[in-house]
Amino acid sequence: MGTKRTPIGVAPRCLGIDCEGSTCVVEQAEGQGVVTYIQRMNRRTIEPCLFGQGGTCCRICSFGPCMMIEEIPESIGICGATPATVAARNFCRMVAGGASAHMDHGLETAFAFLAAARGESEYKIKDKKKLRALAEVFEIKTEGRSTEDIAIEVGEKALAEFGKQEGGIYCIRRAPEKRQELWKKTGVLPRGIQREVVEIMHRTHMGTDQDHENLIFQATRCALADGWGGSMISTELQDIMFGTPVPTRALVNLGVLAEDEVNVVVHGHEPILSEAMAMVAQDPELIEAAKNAGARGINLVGVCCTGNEVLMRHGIPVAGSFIQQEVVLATGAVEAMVVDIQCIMQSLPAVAACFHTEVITTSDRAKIPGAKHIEVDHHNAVQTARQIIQRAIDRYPKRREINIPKNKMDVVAGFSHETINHMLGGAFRASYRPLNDNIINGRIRGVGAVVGCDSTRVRSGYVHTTVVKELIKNNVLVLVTGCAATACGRAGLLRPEAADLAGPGLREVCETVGMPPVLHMGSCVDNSRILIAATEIVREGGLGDDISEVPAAGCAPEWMSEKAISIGHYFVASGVYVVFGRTFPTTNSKVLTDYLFRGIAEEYGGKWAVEEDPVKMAQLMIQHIEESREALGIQAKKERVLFDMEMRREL
Ligand code: MSK
Repeated sequence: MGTKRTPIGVAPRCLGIDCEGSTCVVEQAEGQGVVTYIQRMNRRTIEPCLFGQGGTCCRICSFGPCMMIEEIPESIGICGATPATVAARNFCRMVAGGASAHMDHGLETAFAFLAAARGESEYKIKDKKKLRALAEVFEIKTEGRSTEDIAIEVGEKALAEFGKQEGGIYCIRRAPEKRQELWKKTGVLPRGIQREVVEIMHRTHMGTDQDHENLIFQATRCALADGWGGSMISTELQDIMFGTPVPTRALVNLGVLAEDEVNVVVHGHEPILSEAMAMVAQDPELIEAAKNAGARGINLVGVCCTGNEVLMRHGIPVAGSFIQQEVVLATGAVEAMVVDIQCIMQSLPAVAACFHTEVITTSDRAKIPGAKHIEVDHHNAVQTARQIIQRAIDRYPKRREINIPKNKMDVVAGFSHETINHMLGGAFRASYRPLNDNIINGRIRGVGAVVGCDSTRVRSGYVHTTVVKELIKNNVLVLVTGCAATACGRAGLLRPEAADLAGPGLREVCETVGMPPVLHMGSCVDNSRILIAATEIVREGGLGDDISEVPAAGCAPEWMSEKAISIGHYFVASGVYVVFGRTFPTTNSKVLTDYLFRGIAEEYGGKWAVEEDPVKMAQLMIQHIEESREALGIQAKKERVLFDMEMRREL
């Protein structure tokens, strides 16, 4: 201690904002004393622990921490735990952490939904059709009943899913039948949503489950309870309450901050307060108050996945992704950043303190020292939103020098799985048939999901966009969510014009329908939409009887959070090939990694892989897609045909 160490590693300085034509916001902020993750990374003097990074550091009892090297036989824990057991326990706990985040989000949404259904809040049931569809999943009778009546029962049943101890969860029945049979046979059908997390924490306690495959079995059950349970309930109830997204034009990147308006940023994941903020930001009384404070109006923008939620439903612009949250404040142009849960950096109040900005926490589950706490509850969201916007207005006259980069990019967002139905099938022939037909005839080779966080270790968004460009160039239709979607938005890949970068088959389909080759499906909790889209493809027919047979693959090129591990694992358990970028948390145990990268495919059809190079990552996905086509017998290349009007209409 006390010895001066040399800093290690250098963080990429560019955050993908493309400040061209403006002063670099990172450099200017540095001059103002702002410390962002870039400086923190560059000042870090201790190497990241390689044992921890590869999964073989055990700190679940006081004998250790025990750090192990699998190649050395005597390198095991004091209790005798092997590197494979320790890595499996750590992996399980990451799944439990990530799944809990989505489950708690879903639980909170269910409470808010029930309050809306009972008429106890300002929110109403917006999507009645979707309400009835979900009621059917929950085996609730709808005939002759009022919307409110059905909604109350849906809310109660959704809530009960979380505490259930046996009997299974309803939404899992939405999966293809063959998949459900397989889960039944392997015993991984979740019994309730939260029970599976408790069991992981017990099994990974010192001296309990010592078999790495048996531990992964429980991780699988827990991850399924996330994807087909907690996450799916969040998405479905939010859609019913706030509206199911439809394609919407909007803008993305720091340039969406306004020079002469009160800028209010919503950041986090739960749209319960941000929905109210979207309503209130248009209130004439508040706009008048903003004008009296010297501003032209109120500019509501988003960051991270709360940003994606309001973008998908209202076309509200997104200022930045996870990695850009500090830089959004460093523009000096934000009056209030309102945060809820997940992916919120603790450094925000310190950055805000360099300016006139106030950081406001709103969830009792996520407070930050130095931030103002104004709690939102399901019954008072509008009132709280009003109070917060008024505080932001009061701060506007204190604004000093600002530096907003000019860049902003057009995007089309709002592709729910229902929208894909209509987009390709038209209003009268809504179905996945045209998509399936285009995959079968080879114009579209398959579907690639590019999801997840952005990373401090690469030029922000570079890896995402490189993977995506390689996929569309090879005629793979891409679905994006979370911060990957924001990165694609900044790079112009969410516009119909991006079809110019696609291969001829995909370009033809996109140009005919007028859609982008990269479809923004929402926040990270909305990866459940991709599960349903995959199920719809199976149900439509011609591409196998199970998700594992569909020519599709997924990746999280810049992943960082435990949620990404849970999401990746529920896709693997649902039969999908999933590639993660740069690092994987079990690589110090070859035994466990071999099982996750190969052995597990024999049970579920899906498996994990890791690849740092974005082009190679895309090629791995394309190779898997081509192998799936081969297995389906649809590999034969079709002759290129010139389309007449009749054929275009049919397409
Ligand atoms: S916000 S979990 S950094 S996607 Fe959903 Fe982005 Fe990853 Fe957070």
